[in-house]
Amino acid sequence: MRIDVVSIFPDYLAPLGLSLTGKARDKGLLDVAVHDLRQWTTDRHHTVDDTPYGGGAGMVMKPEPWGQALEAVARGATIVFTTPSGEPFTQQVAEELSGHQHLVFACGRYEGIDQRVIEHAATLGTVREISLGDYVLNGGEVAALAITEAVVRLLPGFMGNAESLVEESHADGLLEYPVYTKPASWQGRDVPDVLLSGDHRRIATWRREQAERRTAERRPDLLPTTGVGRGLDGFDVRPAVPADAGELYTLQRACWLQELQANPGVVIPALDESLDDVRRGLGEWTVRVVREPSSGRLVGAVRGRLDTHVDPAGEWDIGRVMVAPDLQGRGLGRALLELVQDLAPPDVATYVLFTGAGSLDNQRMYKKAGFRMRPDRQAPPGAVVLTKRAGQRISR
Ligand code: JD8
Repeated sequence: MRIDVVSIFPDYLAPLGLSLTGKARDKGLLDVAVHDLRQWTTDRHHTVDDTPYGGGAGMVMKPEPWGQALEAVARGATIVFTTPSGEPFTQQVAEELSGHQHLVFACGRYEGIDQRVIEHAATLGTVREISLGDYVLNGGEVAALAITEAVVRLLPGFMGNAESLVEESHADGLLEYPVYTKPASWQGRDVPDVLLSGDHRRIATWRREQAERRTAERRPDLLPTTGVGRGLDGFDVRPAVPADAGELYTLQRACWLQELQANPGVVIPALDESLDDVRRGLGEWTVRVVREPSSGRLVGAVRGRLDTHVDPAGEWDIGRVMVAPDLQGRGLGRALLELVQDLAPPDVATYVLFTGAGSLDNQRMYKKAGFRMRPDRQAPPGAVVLTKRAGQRISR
């Protein structure tokens, strides 16, 4: 790949000679040239700016030097104008640009570049106007540096182990999971046990859960919400976040009151849980919440987690299948059951759940979904256990 950068502050791009892009240049993966725009001025003051037509504060960059510069270095290239009014720069855009042979960054200053330069550039090559983010910088150089780093590290043969690119933030649309290294205990803070377990499946599940939770808390916009299909279309489905705990606690009590009525005298853990228990559960399970887009009301939830106690090969424990009483009977419970099965690690062998011995409606729904009663399995008092072999398809 070849990268040309045109700027009135070429020293600003010195970092391109360092670390990452420096290595890529040494590896012959990348050619970089930085050009001072003023070399394409014709007056002895090397003027690159003038007052804006229509008045207003600041100065605008003159078209002539830019026209000369781009004609000299950008014919046939992808010409990137970094500008606050450009398309948002994302990992997807980085992946796109990493496939181009020749990128030219036009870094503006002052109030921006005369608009006719962008139009003229489109006669020389492919023009992209890209913004680094919704904040105002004083020029386009920082954006050119950031975009170059994000693109160059994707060049085939650049990253020692391409595998690590797959794992990255945004690579799967999620934020990074928390990372740790030695010592295992620092300032009284311990590394999560699961990471010391050597059980790579539990570690993978934990990391996925952490990435989803972080994304739900910090960047819910990155999460697919609706259209998870199968009976949940039109509903907003997201990983649960601590802020959901109150509504979850309330829905749980409403739903398990019904279970108590169906199982008189049975101790129902869900009814004994406190709000803090519910909040803590969000950290220990993979939890999805369902909201009505119109009202935003939390109307359903379900959770799952990997359990290696009974079968070391791992079973996916399913629980807290909840549907607001006024919305029951519409297949939402069945859809939540399908959803939570799909959240299980791909190689898990068995799905497990339990319900009240007197909860005949639930049992019917679970059996229709392919679960089988397991009188041979240890069940909580007054409850029954049902299991289903993972990957077992069920006709609807
Ligand atoms: C190019 C001139 C400064 C911008 C008046 C401040 C990108 N994400 C981003 N924020 N800001 C820029 C950016 C700012 C630039 C130029 C990029 C050229 N300025 C101007 C308009 C308001 N001054 C950017 N990418």
